[in-house]
Amino acid sequence: MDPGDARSILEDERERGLALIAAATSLDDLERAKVALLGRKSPWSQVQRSLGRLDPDARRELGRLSNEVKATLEDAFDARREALEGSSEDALLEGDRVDVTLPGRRPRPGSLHPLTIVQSRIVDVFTRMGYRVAEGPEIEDEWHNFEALNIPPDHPARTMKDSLYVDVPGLLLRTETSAVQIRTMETQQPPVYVIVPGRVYRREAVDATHGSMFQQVEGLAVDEGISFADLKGTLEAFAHAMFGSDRRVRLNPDYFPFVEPGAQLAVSCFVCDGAGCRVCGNGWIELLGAGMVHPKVLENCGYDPERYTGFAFGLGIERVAMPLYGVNDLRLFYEGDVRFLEQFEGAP
Ligand code: FA5
Repeated sequence: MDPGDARSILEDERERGLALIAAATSLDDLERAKVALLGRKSPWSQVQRSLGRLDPDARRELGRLSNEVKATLEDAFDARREALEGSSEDALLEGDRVDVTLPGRRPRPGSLHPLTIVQSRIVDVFTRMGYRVAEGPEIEDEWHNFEALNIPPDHPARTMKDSLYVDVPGLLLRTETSAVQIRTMETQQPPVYVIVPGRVYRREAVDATHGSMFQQVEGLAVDEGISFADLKGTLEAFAHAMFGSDRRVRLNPDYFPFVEPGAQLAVSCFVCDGAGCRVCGNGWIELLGAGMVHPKVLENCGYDPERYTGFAFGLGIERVAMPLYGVNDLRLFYEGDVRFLEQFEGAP
């Protein structure tokens, strides 16, 4: 290489290099500039490699110039790297800055399902009267669900049309929480005071007031000297605790194979107060079935019906929740629509 050419390459490179370094806006840019300026394939390296072939004077002079250019560029690199490192740290800090004066983001709380709220209110009323909570299986055998409850094999409730059987012979999805009356009496001696919340299943045509799965609360009290007056007083106290003391309650005769006599409890309508309207029809809303435990049922569980008497009742939680919250279709409880469910946040 001609010494004149080498000199001008080195001077050009110094100028080009300083401009490149100054223009680098990131540490990556800067690294690329360094390779282009001082890397193995750079013009500066080519000059460097050609020095050995020059005569000693030219070699000395160009060698000095080449070192000067390298030192200048390296100083510029170092200065630029420091500047870039500082500013990327600043950018990082800026990005992570927390404005402690901003209002916080409120997490959206879940709330209890309306049927859970009603169930625990019902259970509370009875546990305050001294009842204990009992539970039983949802897949039940025919003895507990039917026979022991005085529902013989030829009873219409036992046909495949009304009950949901499972693949194992003799087992079905329980049709009423009354099955737990039997399980309780089989394992415990009187006095018995239990309240039994749980799901039940029936082969029903589903509509605004009927589900094929719904929830009941069963109550059972067996002791010496229990009378129908105790049943009436207990149910009245319950209705007033749930719906307020203005509601009137009424018992009508009804039939259930496992009670004698049997009754049905209705409360005066929330909308028309007993006058009769579109919601209730005749002024009364039917809430539950009840009655005095049939002596045969007591016997089936090994209790002496001469010594002990008792009452039982069973209500539908959906049917209690509907008038309480003004819900006109029971299916809304099971659709899981947040717009429906969020209305019960903080509900009593
Ligand atoms: C019974 O289930 C009896 N075991 C109640 C009972 C217990 C009587 C103890 C005597 C002694 P019934 O089938 O009427 O009875 O149902 C009781 C309550 O469950 C009804 O009053 C109603 O509130 C509710 N209910 C009944 N069928 C449905 C249904 N398909 N969907 C929603 N709720 C229902």
